[in-house]
Amino acid sequence: MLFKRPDQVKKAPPKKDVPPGQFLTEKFPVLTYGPAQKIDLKEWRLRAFGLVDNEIELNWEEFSELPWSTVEAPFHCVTQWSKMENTWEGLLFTDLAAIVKPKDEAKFVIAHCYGDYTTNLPLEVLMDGMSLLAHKHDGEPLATEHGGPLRLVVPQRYGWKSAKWLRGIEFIAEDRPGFWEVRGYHNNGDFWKEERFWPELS
Ligand SMILES: Nc1nc2c(c(=O)[nH]1)N[C@H]1C(S)=C(S)[C@@H](COP(=O)(O)O)O[C@H]1N2
Ligand SMILES: [Mo]
Repeated sequence: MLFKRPDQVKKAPPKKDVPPGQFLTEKFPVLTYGPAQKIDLKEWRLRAFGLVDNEIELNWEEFSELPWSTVEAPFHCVTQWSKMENTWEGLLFTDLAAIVKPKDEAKFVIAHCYGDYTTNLPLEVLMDGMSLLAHKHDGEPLATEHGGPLRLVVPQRYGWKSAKWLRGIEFIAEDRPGFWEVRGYHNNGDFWKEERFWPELS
């Protein structure tokens, strides 16, 4: 049985406020650098590797057997649109960590995507209980242009950290900037602090 019923619903902290410099949209704009990635579910694999006790590589059926949670959270793009209501469903990062068991030295994570996009995050942020590997948005399987079949969703950071077409999660000791983080976007990307671009560019 693929994708059993959700186990739990998590809500982002009830901060109704819109972060500084953001404008509301009801739509869900698509923001991708380069082409969207179409991945055949039969070919799809997800690897979790690096500084973990238990490296894994899952096919879609195996991924579908993992516990499934629901997270409600706003989404904020650095280009200034915010979509306040989103329901995401998928595997909580904390549930992935329980399987792979990051080593003590693992402090950062690189999300690797089909199409070679990457982004970096502190492990601590991904362990916030809201970050997840999402396969559904607002009750529907994630559309290809929004990162389907599987994307990362990190509710506490600007949207570029929510990597679409996820194919790998790498656990590392030293931080390593990702695709946008080497091209002028802030390394941390906290929208409450308006961490949009490199400090020297702001
Ligand atoms: N693989 C990949 N993931 C990506 C991007 C991208 O270009 N490639 N763009 C990022 C940016 S800048 C944002 S704002 C969100 C947008 O997600 P959406 O297109 O579903 O709205 O995806 C992020 N994840
Ligand atoms: Mo973005």
